[in-house]
Amino acid sequence: MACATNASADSLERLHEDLEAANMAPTWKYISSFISKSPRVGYRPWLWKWDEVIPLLMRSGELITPDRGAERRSMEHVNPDLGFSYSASHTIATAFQLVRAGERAPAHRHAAGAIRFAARSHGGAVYTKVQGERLMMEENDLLLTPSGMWHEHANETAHDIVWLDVLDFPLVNLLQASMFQPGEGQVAPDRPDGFSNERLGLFRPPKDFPYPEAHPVLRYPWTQMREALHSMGREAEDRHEGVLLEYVNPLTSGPTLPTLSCRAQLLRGGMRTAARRSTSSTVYFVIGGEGATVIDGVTFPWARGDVFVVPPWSWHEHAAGSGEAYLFSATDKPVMQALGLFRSESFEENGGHQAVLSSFRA
Ligand code: 1HN
Repeated sequence: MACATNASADSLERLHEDLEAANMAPTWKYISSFISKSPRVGYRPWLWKWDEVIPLLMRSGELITPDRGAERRSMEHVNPDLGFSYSASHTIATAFQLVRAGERAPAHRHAAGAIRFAARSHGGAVYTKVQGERLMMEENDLLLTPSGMWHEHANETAHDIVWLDVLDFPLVNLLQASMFQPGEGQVAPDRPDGFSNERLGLFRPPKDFPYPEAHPVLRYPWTQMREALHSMGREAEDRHEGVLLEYVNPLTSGPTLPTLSCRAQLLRGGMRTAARRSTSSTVYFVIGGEGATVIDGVTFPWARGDVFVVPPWSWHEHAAGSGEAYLFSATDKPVMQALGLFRSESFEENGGHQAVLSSFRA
């Protein structure tokens, strides 16, 4: 311990003991515990292969029914360093959920905000009902269930469906703000299909006008996102991200949810991005294609359906295989920005690359 004080070592030691007994802590002794030079990140990057985890989800098909009590037949991606929060990142949890042909999952609502990404859908009458409106799940569609909104799921088709859930519950729990209410007849009255998507379209009320809902759009069709990614052209290709678009709240032009920004990105065949790091954490889901992401010098090869997490302050760069690759991601960047804590840095050495990536197989 190096501290400049006038007291003798003996009396200082006694002072420390007396402070501890009084439930006080001397800043001079603990300052490096309170404030570190750069983010102290307590968990690793990790990757979950679709082929390894989906068979486990399927095994639950006969063993669990999404009725009141079980609520949902879903399985969380648990980072080995975050077992206590059952989540992939310290702020974001992801899960795969199975709803079998003909099943329903009961209505409930919670303080945690969530999104669904329809990883495998055959279309038809598979939907999440949010505040009484059926939001159909075509493959790779994004649906929102923002904080406090009633939601239930139904699969009226002959095919089982698997989707990706993304929730902010680790952050909500860190803030000790969790609430949960099961539905018992008090769920929102029915609304016609397409209600939320058709109300605003190209138009929005001026910022100082009242609008009844914080989230006017609840469904983002993949057909439109895919088309938008392709319409962007080479000039919109970013050296760190390829072509990346955020799913915005059209009322505010702000992020998808206050706690989560959802994005989709296109990496053209052979694209190798330059590395960077930021104070936000991000969980990725591979929509399609093959490639790899180098995170803090370790190569994580990925293919369709895989999930991986980039912790805060971790260098990361993406590489697409020979064909196009599409990534979906959810990041806590809006939280860090709202708190004035967002920072990012580019990796400038070695042409922006952390490692030689000769070849990889997903
Ligand atoms: C939840 O409400 C859903 O509504 C899915 O489908 C996964 C994981 C943890 C807590 C609540 C859903 C969840 C969840």
